Amino acid sequence: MFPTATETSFQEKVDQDLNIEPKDHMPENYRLHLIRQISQHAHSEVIGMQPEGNWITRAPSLRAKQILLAKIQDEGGHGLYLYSAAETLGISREEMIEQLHSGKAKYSNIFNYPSLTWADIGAIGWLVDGAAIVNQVSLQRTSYGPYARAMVRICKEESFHQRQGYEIMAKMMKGIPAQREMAQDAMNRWWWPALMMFGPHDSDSPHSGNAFKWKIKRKSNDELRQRFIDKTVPQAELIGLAIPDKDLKWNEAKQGYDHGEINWAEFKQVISGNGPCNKQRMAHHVKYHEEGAWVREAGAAYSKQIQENK
Ligand code: FAQ
Repeated sequence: MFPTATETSFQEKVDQDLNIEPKDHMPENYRLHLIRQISQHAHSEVIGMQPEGNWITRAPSLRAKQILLAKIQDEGGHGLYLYSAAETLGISREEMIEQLHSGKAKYSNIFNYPSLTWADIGAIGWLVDGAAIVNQVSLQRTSYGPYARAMVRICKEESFHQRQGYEIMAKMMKGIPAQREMAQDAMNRWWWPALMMFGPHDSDSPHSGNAFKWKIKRKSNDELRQRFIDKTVPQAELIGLAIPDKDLKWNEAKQGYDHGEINWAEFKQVISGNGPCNKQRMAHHVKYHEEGAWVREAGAAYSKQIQENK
């Protein structure tokens, strides 16, 4: 089959680095690909509020509590921009939430691990937001306009999140031995899941082919993972944290670090619903979604009344 004129003009726009906007023609598979990725990204932001929310009432100072509250609120906001961006592709918020609850839509592996100590809040900000930024900076140039624009704002906020996490880790590393141990323990538990956030190796990434053709992805899973490692290792060394990877070493020829193999069996378990906290995360989301039904109903009734009185 030869491509139609509209398909050709779509690909030409992509090739010329022009954004695709909601009313432009787009192939059906491009639309579905974006709905999958953007909605999963949105779900990740919202489910990602849970591990940190666990520590709001136990933050060690009022300052730390205020910062954590603001950060978690930002993550909720990111979810909202992203749900809105996905809605421009013709899917409703209700459908997306239904796909999350039924397990059809994934969310990031990382949020299925427990946050056991205050150092985990440092590790989440530093490593998880740090990994998210590396991925999202490249998505600022993704081909779909609403997604690219959402990323610009999100990246600004994530960089503040990354710094607050690093500050917590740096402070703990200057503390008593028990605090340093706590920080190292958090590092040991979050490092590998953070590397998994970038997705499978390029050779095992089924969506990458179309994602590159359509410039949804600008950098590959492995390229971004490498960038994150190269950026983070010196930060860890600076504050005295060890990277829990015996195979990690500087490779002069590639001007980057070589690293040990990721446990892909664990990754597969976690993203198929069998991680340490998957069931808890989903039960929490379902419970509060149901309890919040009256707010959505009141909002809908109010907006109907406004429309009728116009
Ligand atoms: N977790 O073919 P690929 C954040 C799935 S935001 C779970 O390589 P693709 C902020 C993938 O969906 C973090 N599943 O897929 C924050 C696919 O399954 P499917 C979220 C994963 O899309 C901080 C299958 O594996 N960021 O943290 C993961 O080309 C702190 C095959 O994979 C984004 O979502 C994973 N890590 O590349 C919030 C960024 N990786 O859909 C609160 C946008 C892969 O066929 C607190 N997304 N899978 O069932 C992306 O850039 C891409 O979607 C990738 C995956 C790179 C994640």
